[in-house]
Amino acid sequence: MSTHPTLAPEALSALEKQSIELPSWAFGNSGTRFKVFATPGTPRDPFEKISDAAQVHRLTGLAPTVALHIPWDLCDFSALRRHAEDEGVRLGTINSNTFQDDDYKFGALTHEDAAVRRKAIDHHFACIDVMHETGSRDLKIWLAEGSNYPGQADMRGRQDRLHESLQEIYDRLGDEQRLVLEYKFFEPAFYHTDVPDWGTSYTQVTALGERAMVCLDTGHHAPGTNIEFIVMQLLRLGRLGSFDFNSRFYADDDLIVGAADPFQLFRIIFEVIRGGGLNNPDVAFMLDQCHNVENKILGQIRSVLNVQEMTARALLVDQEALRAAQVAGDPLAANAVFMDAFYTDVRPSLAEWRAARGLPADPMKAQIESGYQQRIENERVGGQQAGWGA
Ligand SMILES: [Mn+2]
Repeated sequence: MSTHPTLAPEALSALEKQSIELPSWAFGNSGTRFKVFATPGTPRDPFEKISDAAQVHRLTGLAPTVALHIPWDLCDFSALRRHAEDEGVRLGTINSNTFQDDDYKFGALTHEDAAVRRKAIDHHFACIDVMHETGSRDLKIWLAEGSNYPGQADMRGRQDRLHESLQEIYDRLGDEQRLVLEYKFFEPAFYHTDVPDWGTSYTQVTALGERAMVCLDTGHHAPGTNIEFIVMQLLRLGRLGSFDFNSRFYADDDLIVGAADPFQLFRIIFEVIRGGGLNNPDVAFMLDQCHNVENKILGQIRSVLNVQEMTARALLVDQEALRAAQVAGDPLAANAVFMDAFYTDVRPSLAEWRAARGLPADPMKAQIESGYQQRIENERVGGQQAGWGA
């Protein structure tokens, strides 16, 4: 008899359906504004990034899709799509980039100059063309726009221009495609940001149409923010389009999801379950992370396992007992039900369950023993390693 906590059949069925999209940029070199470290075996092109992402999926069964970033992943997209299918994964969300051109110093979609706005809108049109080739559903927009000094910018005028620009982009989408607008409270602008919070993103997307949604990046909030409240509210409003999972200690650290605060990840996923967002195709689970000092493939495996483990724990919450304690006005009993689930170690149960499905019980160990890393380090010599802006 197993002494491990029992995951109910419904919980196992939910876990089996779970999918988490990997970001192509997690496999390329990245760093801070101080230094980008090169590492052996790093992909030299989008094809090698897809191969590494497929390795994560083979070992975990959790990551069947890969998000791309334009222009970092520019290539022959029909060939890339075939390569992904050959490797057993699919191409996912397309991320636009309006933060690396000199023209965008004072904004892109919000810029005072109509010619700069035109350039930024046309870039999104090009991203939509890519989506038709890759079969992607979601266009994800994160804007680096804002100002550094009080008085520098007409904040209200920028909101109006943002709406006009987004409407043009939205109107260009195919019937099955969505626009997902990400918010971030600061950085690279330090005084004001044009899409700083979920409320602004919600206001902008609801003005566009039904296929415009909010993206919640877990690293894009001020310290102490109750992120699970935002999750609850966006699900309640039917506008939570996707998560960018990662974790933060200080700013937008892009560290491994669940690393800084596993309890926060548990609380977020509890609200996802409560709000009907788990395994709901309308709510995409994605990672937005960079692995600057750790092995990138292992970093991605650890990340999807962290999400799976906290999902399993959140599925263990005794919802009836919790509801009874809430109705009875018993805070300590309600909190105890919640904490019992959080403190349950599901790792042995998940390992057994993985093995029963033909997956490695320990995907981290399986990757280390697979020889995959040695192979790519031997094969990927010459050429330019992929990284930010490459
Ligand atoms: Mn993000």
